[in-house]
Amino acid sequence: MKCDVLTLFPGIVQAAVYESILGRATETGLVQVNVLDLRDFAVDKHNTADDYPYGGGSGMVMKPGPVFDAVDAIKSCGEPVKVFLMSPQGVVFDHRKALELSRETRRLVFICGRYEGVDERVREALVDEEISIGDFVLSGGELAAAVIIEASARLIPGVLGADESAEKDSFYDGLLDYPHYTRPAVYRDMAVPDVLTSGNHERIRLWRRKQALAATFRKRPDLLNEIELSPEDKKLLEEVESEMWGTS
Ligand code: 9D3
Repeated sequence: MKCDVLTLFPGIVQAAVYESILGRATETGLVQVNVLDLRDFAVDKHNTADDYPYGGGSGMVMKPGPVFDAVDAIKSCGEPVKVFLMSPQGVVFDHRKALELSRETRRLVFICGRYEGVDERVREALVDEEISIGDFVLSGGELAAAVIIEASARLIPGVLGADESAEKDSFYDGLLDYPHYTRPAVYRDMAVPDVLTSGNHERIRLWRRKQALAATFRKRPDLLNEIELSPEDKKLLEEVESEMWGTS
């Protein structure tokens, strides 16, 4: 996965990307993240990248020039590119999108806005897709771009270590996780469920699956509509539902 991040705050993206799991993946070359400072594409002596809004009003707008020039510079390499605008008005990012980006062969260009946003002509002429990471307000697109790059990169085979990736395969089946325990077996009078110390791997597997289904049913029932349940899952979920009557 090869990406370019265009930003007025390169330090934020660099810190978030290189200090994460992607540190190793960027060394092996499986993930390449190129952070470009939009100020370097400004043309005046003060390296101005933002300006007052036409029509008045508060706040500043990012000038089109530096963004167009930065994207042109990237495109001049001749590789196919896909251009994303990080924006609260975008389609909300999810696991499905992460998987799509992890399989993308084009160079991924992420434009990060600051202030009130970017000049509309950037959106019209340059942007293929607008992405948000959720319905809350950030100060800019930098952390959102880092979130998207990390979530997508970790789905590329070989990016995670063998230990982590075994989990990764089974992890995203669309259910919430089952509970985890470690030593001691009893802590402040709270015991680890017997099944986990039984050594019976089939019982453990069923218990974990049932716990995952139960957590999803209680906390995120909407997720259950998105997935295909096996006959075993349906049976476990029926147990969960019948056992729920009378409990909190
Ligand atoms: C307070 C200003 N808002 C007026 C309605 C508009 C606004 C402009 C710019 C709100 C946020 C931002 C900066 N945010 C992003 O660039 C951003 C973002 C976000 O805020 N939330 C979730 N995903 C993203 S991706 C980029």
